[in-house]
Amino acid sequence: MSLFAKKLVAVIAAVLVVGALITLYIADWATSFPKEIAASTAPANSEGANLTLETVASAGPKYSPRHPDWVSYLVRRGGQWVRSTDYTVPANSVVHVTLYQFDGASGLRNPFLAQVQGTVGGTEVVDGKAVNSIDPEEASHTFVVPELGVFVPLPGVPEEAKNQCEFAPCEGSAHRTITFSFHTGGKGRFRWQCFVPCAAGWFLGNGGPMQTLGYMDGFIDVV
Ligand SMILES: [Cu+2]
Repeated sequence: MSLFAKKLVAVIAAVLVVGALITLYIADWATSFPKEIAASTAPANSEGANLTLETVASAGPKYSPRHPDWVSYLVRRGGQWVRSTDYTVPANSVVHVTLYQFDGASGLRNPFLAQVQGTVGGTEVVDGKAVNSIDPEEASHTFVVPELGVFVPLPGVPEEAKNQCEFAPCEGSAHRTITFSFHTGGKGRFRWQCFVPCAAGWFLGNGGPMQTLGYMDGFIDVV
């Protein structure tokens, strides 16, 4: 084979490999979205909708066969925990969120995000106590909807706590309970995300589950 032919073969092979990788990226990652979960309707005597969430240090093989060790949010639907980060809530109403925090602290790089903002009363209730901020070092995750101005920092389970959860579902393990409410306005699709660099084992804690829909970020569909 001439040198030219060898070079030609190498270039064609490289183009094919890059093309295959782009195809894989589009087919497997860029077009995969978590399924949508509707918030349950609250009892008739209270206004708004309920959203029950939990955070877990590892999604586990049942909820994430491909990435069992990824940190994740789960949502309660019909009495079951489901791994989805796409939530549907009603427009012009109050969403009551109950969040069970099963993960430990990673700490916030930006302490500003340790303040509660945009919730009803400007507070969150942590284990029964209303607070308007937490210690930034204690943050395990945040629930933030930037476009709605909602910032809720979530303190982690203390390191020394007994009965820590290994992977989801974490029922019965050590946890913090956080509740808060926020108002929705008009219809729209709003991104929400965690701002704690909680992706263990990734560069600066920001890869993998922090940048893949369905783990530490998703959408709130206000309908
Ligand atoms: Cu997180």
